[in-house]
Amino acid sequence: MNNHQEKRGRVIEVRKNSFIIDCEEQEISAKLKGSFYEETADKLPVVGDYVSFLYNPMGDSVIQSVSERKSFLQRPDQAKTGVMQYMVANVDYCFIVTSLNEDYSYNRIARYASIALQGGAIPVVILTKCDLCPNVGRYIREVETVSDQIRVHAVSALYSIGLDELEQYFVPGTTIGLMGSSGAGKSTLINAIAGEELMKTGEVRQSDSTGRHTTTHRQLIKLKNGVSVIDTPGMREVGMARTGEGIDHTFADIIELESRCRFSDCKHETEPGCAVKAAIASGALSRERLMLYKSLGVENTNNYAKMKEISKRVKAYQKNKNRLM
Ligand SMILES: Nc1nc2c(ncn2[C@@H]2O[C@H](COP(=O)(O)OP(=O)(O)O)[C@@H](O)[C@H]2O)c(=O)[nH]1
Ligand SMILES: [Mg+2]
Repeated sequence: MNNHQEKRGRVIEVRKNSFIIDCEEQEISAKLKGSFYEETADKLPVVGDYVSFLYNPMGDSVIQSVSERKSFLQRPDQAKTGVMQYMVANVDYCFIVTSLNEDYSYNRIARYASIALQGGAIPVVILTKCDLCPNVGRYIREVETVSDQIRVHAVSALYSIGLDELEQYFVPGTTIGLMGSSGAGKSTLINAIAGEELMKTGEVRQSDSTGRHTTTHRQLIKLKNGVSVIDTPGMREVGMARTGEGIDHTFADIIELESRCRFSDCKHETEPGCAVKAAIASGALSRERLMLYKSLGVENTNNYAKMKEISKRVKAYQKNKNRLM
C-alpha cells in the first residue's frame, strides 16, 4: 500500500529524466510513473502541464497523469522525420518577441504565429526596441498581414513606450509563452512589466547544439500578479533552420496544411476538403501569404523536395527585391 498523498501541481521545469513541479508554493522534484514509457511522446508532461502526482516528502515524487491541455505547442522536428516536437502546454498568449533591427524577420514571425495558432494559443507580436526604429508603422502593417488573428504591439522597455498596451494580457491566471531569438529583449520586457529584476538580461548567446547542461533556470516563472511566464530554450529555437541545411521553412505551415487536403493535387480553389481554404476561413492563414506562396509556383512533389525548391525561389525573389529597392 502506498500512503503517499496525491497532489496536483504545474510542471515548471523539464530536465532529462526529471521534472520540477510547482505545488502549494513549493518546488517538488518528480519522476514519471513507469507506464508513461509505453506512451507516445505527446502524452509526456511538458512545461506548463498540470499533473497529478504522489507526493514523496523524502525523495522524488511520482507523476501519475497529465491533465487535459488547453493549448499545446508543437513544431515539426527539424530533421524532417515528420515527428513532432512538443514544447509547452496551457499557454494563453504566445508573445512573439522581435526587435526592430536586423532581428526582424517576417518569415520567422509567420512561422511562430502558425505554431501558436495551430497549438490553440493567441499570437501576440511584440516589436521591441522601437526607440531604435524610425518607421515602426511600416513593420506593424506588415505583421498584420500574417494572419487576421495576430495582434501586434511596438514597445520600448528601455523608455517605457507602449507597455500599457500589454496590460490587457497580464490578467491573473494567464500564462504567457515567450518566443523569439536571444537578444530580442524578452527578459528586459518581462522585468519592465513585472517591475522587478526577475530574469537575467543581456545574456550571452548559448551554444545550443552542444547539449551541455550548464545552468538550470526556471522555465516557468510566476509573477506577483498571478501571471505565469514561460521562457524555454525550445521555444526560442523554433523555426530556425539548422545551419548549412539549405532549407527555407518560410511556408512550412502551408505545406503542412496542403498535406491535409482531401485531394493530393488540390489547387486550393474550389475543391472540397481543402485544409488551406479552411485555414483562410478561420483566419489562421492570411490570403496575402497564400498568394505569395502560389506565386512561387512550386509543384506538388514530396514535402522535402518542395521545401528545397522554395528555398531556391525565395532566395532568388529576395535578391530581386533587394535590387529593386
Ligand atoms: N534600445 C533598446 N535596447 C533594449 C530594449 N530592450 C532590451 N534591450 C537590450 O537588448 C539586450 C538583450 O535584452 P534581453 O532582455 O536580455 O533579451 P532576451 O535574450 O530576449 O531575453 C540587452 O542589452 C537590453 O538592454 C529596448 O527597448 N530598447
Ligand atoms: Mg532572456
